[in-house]
Amino acid sequence: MHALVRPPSDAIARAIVREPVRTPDPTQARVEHRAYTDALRKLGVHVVALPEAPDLPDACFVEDQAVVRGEVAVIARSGHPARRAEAAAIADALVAYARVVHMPAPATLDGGDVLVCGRTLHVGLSKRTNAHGVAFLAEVFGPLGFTVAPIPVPGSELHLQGVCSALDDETVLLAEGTVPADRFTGAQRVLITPRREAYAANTVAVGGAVLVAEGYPETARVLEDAGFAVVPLRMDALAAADGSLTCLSIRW
Ligand code: CIR
Repeated sequence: MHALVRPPSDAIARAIVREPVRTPDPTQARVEHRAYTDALRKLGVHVVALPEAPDLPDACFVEDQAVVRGEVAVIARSGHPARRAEAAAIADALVAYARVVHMPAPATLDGGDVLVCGRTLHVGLSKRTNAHGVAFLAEVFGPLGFTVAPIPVPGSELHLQGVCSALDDETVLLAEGTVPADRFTGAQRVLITPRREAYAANTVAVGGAVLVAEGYPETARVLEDAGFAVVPLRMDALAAADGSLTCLSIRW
């Protein structure tokens, strides 16, 4: 597995947030990001790291900028106009690994809305991702053998993967009472974690190991009971910037 990452800069203190509760601390954000990339490397992932982007507050949340599957990289047209400047460096990095295709207006999409489970791309229709964005993914990835399944995202959530993530090619982890489990048509099974631990439903799985936000014991138990090895990671400053684990990398 490859993972493209971009460490946070001091600018993360000015990240876009839904409800400003506390200012994301750049020093702590760097510590958390380093632990994340260390964990990926330890699991055998080939990590490709871009330099910090000191003028782009949300640049470490690279997942939103591209969807990579089957030798093709779709560069997203970010659902938040202030984030569109992040895409150029991502496209430049991905040309070494994939055929790069740019999503045209009026489509918008954030990669955080794309949950890949096997050959199915479950794509959230959200404040950031519109129907044109979903249609563009279907146009590009359909001929490559992928199915695109749109899923409405609850208004309270930024992205689909704010409440769920893929654990392997057939399993999804989902926070109860958010998205109906039967919307995950590409999954054979859906593991449920309690709503109060919804933040921890966003995980990054590598083989049988799963990176999970630290401090969510019921989610850890659900994963362990299903046979996964839990790797807890502190998400404090990055969470204050509305970030979660999947959004810190583009994986393929
Ligand atoms: C934003 O609002 O766009 C960023 N502050 C957070 C993006 C998080 N992305 C993700 O979960 N995929």
